[in-house]
Amino acid sequence: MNRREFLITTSVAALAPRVTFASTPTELVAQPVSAQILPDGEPATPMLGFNGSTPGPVLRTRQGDVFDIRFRNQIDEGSAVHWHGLRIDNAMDGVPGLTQDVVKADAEFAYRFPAPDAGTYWYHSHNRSWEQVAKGLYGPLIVEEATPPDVDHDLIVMVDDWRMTENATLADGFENMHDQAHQGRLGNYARALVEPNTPVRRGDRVRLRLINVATDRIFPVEIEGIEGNVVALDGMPLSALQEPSGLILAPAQRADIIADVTSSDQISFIFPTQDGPYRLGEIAVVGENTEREPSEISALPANETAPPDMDNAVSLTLTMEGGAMSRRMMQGMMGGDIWALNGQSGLTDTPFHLFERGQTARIRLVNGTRFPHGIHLHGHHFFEVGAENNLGAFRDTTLVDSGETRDIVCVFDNPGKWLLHCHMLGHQAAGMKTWVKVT
Ligand SMILES: [Cu+2]
Repeated sequence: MNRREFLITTSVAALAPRVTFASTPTELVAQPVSAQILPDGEPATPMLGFNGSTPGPVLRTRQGDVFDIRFRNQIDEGSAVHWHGLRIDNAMDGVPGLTQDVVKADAEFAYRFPAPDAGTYWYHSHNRSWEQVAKGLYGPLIVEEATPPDVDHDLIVMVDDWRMTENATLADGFENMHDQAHQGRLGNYARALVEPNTPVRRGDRVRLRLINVATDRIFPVEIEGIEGNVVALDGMPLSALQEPSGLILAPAQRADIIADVTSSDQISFIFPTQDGPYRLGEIAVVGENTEREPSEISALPANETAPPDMDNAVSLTLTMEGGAMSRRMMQGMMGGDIWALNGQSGLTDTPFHLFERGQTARIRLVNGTRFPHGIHLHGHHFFEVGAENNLGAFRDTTLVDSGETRDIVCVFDNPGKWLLHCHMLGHQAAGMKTWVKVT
């Protein structure tokens, strides 16, 4: 990682012994903001944000409750908001050109939908997202369980990277072809943004909701100072809890961890790189919780999902093509798209597949390129098929390495037009997207 050396510190506020949440706003206003991305003492960075900040405000609701939020666009180009991972009405999905018209500068759009699944989600711009998300148009969206797990702190940890100039401005060149043909736009400065950033006590039980909000960077994350389990991926509870070590988050992926604080000093978020560990951030540990009785960490209650019908599943293949050192690169040099899915770039007139509502599909994702891709399906979650042909984690974004093939199984039970694309947003910008239709 080409990085500037910064000392990354978190500020320590007053001790907050119990979970408290700011109320969710009824309006999201996209606007230019100034953000202290670099450490205190360095200049603030001109960016885009919601309601005056990047990340935007934490949106929280209870499972089943209706989200009712007015989006007002006060940036100088069109935008729209996508509610990543939520299985909602197609008209609310926030994809200009597919599910709605772009929300022009100074215009508004009313988003209203029930939140069906408890878990950790996020919202972000879905118009020119490779630039608008890179500039900061995103925030966390939390849907609480009817009975939330017993924790002392519920903390959101967004990992991101930024490509900073020496003047603490974001480097431009958001559509740089070299970036798009390789791993996308990678930053030279990375951080874990913790919300709320309050100290915890040794012995506290914490819920950490990790969200990779970077446009293109895959973050392996090692967490020091806790002992616990991964309890959910991409919002959806795991039936078999996993060890947090070796956790890898592709862009847009999430992981919920419930753990006990074992350090008396700090919880550290580490990004292991070829050059050694890069410290993304810390949560301070102050004092000790002596009252909490030791107890097992148990699985979260499952969200309601349709069981796949494997006997009648349609089999499909989606082959990723293009990028640097591929034949398609020539097209890129001539102004065409660098990436393709099944030989097609961008949104075609006909969908990748037309599903009957409720149909189960097994889709083979074949990565014949030299780069990893994080494939995201809108409006649905899908099972990752494991090595023993078992149905694994239930996700909305799956990371497929270079040369790798991964099968996913999805019940297409949400009617509408849904985007299916690489969530390395530089790849999406250069053609790596298609869509499906469910009738
Ligand atoms: Cu990709």
